[in-house]
Amino acid sequence: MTRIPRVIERTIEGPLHAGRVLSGTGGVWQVRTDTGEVHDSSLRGRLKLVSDSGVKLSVGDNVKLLEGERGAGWMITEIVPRTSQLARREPGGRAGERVVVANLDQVVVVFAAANPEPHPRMLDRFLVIAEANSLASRVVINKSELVTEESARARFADYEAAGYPVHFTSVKKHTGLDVLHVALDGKTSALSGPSGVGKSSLMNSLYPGLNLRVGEISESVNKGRHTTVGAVMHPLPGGGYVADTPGLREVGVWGLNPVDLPDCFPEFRPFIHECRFGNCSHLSEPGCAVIAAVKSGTVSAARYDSYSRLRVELEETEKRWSK
Ligand SMILES: Nc1nc2c(ncn2[C@@H]2O[C@H](COP(=O)(O)OP(=O)(O)OP(=O)(O)O)[C@@H](O)[C@H]2O)c(=O)[nH]1
Ligand SMILES: [Mg+2]
Ligand SMILES: [Zn+2]
Repeated sequence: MTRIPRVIERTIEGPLHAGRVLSGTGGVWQVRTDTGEVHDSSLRGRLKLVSDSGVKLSVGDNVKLLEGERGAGWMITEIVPRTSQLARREPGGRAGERVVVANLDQVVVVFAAANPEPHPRMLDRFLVIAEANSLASRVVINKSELVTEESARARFADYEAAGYPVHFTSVKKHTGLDVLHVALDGKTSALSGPSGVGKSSLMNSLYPGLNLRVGEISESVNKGRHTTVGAVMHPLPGGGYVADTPGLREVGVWGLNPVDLPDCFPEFRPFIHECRFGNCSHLSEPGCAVIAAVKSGTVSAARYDSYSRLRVELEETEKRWSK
């Protein structure tokens, strides 16, 4: 007979506080209470057992916490059910998934109009990750003063056509920032995009109190005693949060199921159930409605190119995992 271990906890309880997890460093979590204070907190024993069984605390989680007695520190006693999450599958067929940020309203993908040169195929990968997590996205093209407005609009027209809001901003010329401000206020957003496109500059310009480091690789900020793992959430002065998600950059290991990929391209959706074969991969089958839409110019050939590359890549990853 196996005995279920009993968790013995003190029964004296102080008042419960509501909080949001901003970051995690080596088993210690930085939790912001609804009064705006940030406390280093640890998971209570019973929650540790829960976390062994698969439900793991993540940055962005809403929690209940308790101030321990006699300097015992703050303890997280409860994880409030999530409304959404940005998660990746664990590799190698291992059970479960890794949640990068919980309770997100949107993903904001930032690229530069130039310097560094934008790679639309990489932008597509960021958007696919958001779609795979059923999260809304918006695209920000910063450093827009470096190119003409016409060329910027033409270059990213595919994204507007696919239904994504596209913002053209310049921190240098202070343009496009007000509309972006409105889009971020009061919401929890994950900020992603390649290094050097001006993500930190944008945030500092929108929210002067944030003081994020500019012109440095953001991951190197965390060179303390512990390394911050994963995302870090920054509270916004007018309500809402922006999460910096370094992990979003390594798109290849995200672990999407290849059959779910067509649905991650919103402009494919009217066509994916019109193909001759129900299990059409939209790569080379006869009677494929997606390929027909690309040939007629209804669907962007460049976006389709991203799809086919990603599909082949994901099929190969899947084969490796199943070995
Ligand atoms: N020309 C121009 N340069 C900008 C603009 N916004 C930011 N920069 C510059 O771009 C460089 C990189 O900016 P960061 O804000 O550090 O970029 P980041 O995206 O946060 O980079 P990581 O933290 O490494 O991911 C800095 O030298 C900024 O001054 C802009 O609108 N126009
Ligand atoms: Mg940065
Ligand atoms: Zn098809």
